[in-house]
Amino acid sequence: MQSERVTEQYDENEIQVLEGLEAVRKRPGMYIGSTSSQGLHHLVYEIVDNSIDEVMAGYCTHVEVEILPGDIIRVTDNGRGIPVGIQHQTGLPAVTVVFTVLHAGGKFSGNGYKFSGGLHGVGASVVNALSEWLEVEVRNGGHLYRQRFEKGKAVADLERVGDAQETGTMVTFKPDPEIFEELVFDYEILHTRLREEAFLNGGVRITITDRRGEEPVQDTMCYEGGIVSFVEWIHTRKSMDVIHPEIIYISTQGDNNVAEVAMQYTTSYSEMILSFANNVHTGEGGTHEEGFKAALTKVINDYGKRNGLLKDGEKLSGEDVREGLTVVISVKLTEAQFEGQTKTKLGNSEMRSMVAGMVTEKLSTFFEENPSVARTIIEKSMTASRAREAARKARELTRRKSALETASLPGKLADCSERDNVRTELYIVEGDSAGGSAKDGRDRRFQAILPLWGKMLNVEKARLDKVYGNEKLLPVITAIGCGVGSDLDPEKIRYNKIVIMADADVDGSHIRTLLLTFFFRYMRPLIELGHIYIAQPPLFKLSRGKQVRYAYSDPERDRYIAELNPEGNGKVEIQRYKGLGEMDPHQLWETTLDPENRVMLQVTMADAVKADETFSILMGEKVQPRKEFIEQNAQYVKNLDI
Ligand code: TTJ
Repeated sequence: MQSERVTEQYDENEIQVLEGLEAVRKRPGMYIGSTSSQGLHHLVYEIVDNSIDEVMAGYCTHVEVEILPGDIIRVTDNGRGIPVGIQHQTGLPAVTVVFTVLHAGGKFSGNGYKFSGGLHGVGASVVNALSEWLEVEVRNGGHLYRQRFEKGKAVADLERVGDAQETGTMVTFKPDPEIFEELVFDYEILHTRLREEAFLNGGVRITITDRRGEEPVQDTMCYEGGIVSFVEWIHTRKSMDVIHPEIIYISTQGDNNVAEVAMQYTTSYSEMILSFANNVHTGEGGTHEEGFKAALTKVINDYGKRNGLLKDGEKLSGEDVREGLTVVISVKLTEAQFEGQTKTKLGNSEMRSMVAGMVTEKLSTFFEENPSVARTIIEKSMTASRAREAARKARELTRRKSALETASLPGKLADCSERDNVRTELYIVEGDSAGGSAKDGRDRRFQAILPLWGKMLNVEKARLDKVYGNEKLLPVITAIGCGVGSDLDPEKIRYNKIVIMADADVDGSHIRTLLLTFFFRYMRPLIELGHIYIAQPPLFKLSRGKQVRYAYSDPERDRYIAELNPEGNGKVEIQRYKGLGEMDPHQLWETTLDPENRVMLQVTMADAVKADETFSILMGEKVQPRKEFIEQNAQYVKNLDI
């Protein structure tokens, strides 16, 4: 194969160049952050970023990253290939300059790329300087070229070594053990970052192959949907439930920048914002994130007001409108300014207005065109808002309370004797008479009883939405003993099980709804940790002679009647319990308190969400949903109880 000498001699420029790369080897941390494992992986990103630039410019569709035996990295793309022509300032081939002149690539010189990435923007020359050796192969113009470097220095000139049909660039390098403390590449770290690149550059095919083991480990990532696929992937991977079927996608393009947003709400209570500028993850946020947040809050509030979902003076906060939101924000711009502690905060102020303007205009349009999605989102935000407000009030209330009397246990509490909360149980019992039976029937070693209040009056129900300012729930908070709202510390819980015990009628259902709503809004972790239960008192007592059965439903009653009376002649006595108060202490123990026999439901978050919705309907302003609820109430009681 014929070889061709491309340059004649090293000149003065090149001497400067070598001094420049010497500086990189002296203080590598300044250029790649550190020489730890993180710095090591950074080398790969620096090289891959060059191929991604070519992807963004529209000339490259495939990038391949290989980890070869000996932890050598190879990056191959099918772009145009780094130019090999002589650059007039240096007298060197452009490809040689790329690898030997500090800041030759990326955003520092006009390299023809609009949106150049790179966290530090230091480019290929730094990788070269920190590699024991590096080889580059370029295919273009029908030829194959190759050059080798050692510790940043060209050991030979660029040579034409063969012919090539396709175009592209291949770089192979071995990080220098004199520089790096850690030399072993982590497949998963590279995999994760490359997947991110694949999402951010929709349609590009990125392959990662680990060839260090006996069998290669490989993954190919290609997402036609771009950042929409990113959001979808997050939700699938974390098995999060979404509250509207489609991911909302909006984008805009300026002369020198582009912005896009993909978002979807889930049933989760936290927000997840992933923002990027020129494919760099901006973990500290910045102007693009600020613009998005401000506009989202405004768009949702405006829509809510325009459509009568929000009352005058009612306002959703930024936190409210972001509860359960997953959003990927990606902007690309010519001269990205990275600020902040870790240089991962976007500083360009024009991106604030660009993203805010886009969200204001296009998300509003989306809401107008998709009113049911808009409604779902606003309702979720309103629930978040209520929960936050309720938690605030509850906090104030307990603070006020503890200032008055130092967290003494409520007077009505019949506590258990065991102090260790491993098997203790607190029964919150509706009504004084049932409370009395429960006190006498319980096992006082580990069962505590807190009678809540007598039968509620109708007038009181109307005021239950103010129950969080209602002294009646204070005994519940103090008995449980682990605080409330953002002061909640589940470790301090005084009982392992907290059991709501109310009648199986509409009033009982009302109290259950209220208490569940209370736990959901103020003490949510207790539900999540599985501490909340609902007692299931039986509806019937069936006896024949000395045989007794308790039935929890009509079909069960009929089954027991048949069982107790197989011949059909003797008489089975049927007692229907209208309320807990009708049971004597022994019966209550046998049917509802005795761990060996009782039936108890553990409350799940789904139950609590349902209760919260029910509560909102009951206490809301709207008459129609309340009417519907009351009509369906019998069925609701069944749903909750069975
Ligand atoms: C520059 O503008 C003219 C056409 O080629 C452009 C270019 O440099 N393309 C390019 C560079 N594609 N791929 C690279 C590249 C790939 C790797 C793996 C490493 C480096 C330093 C550059």
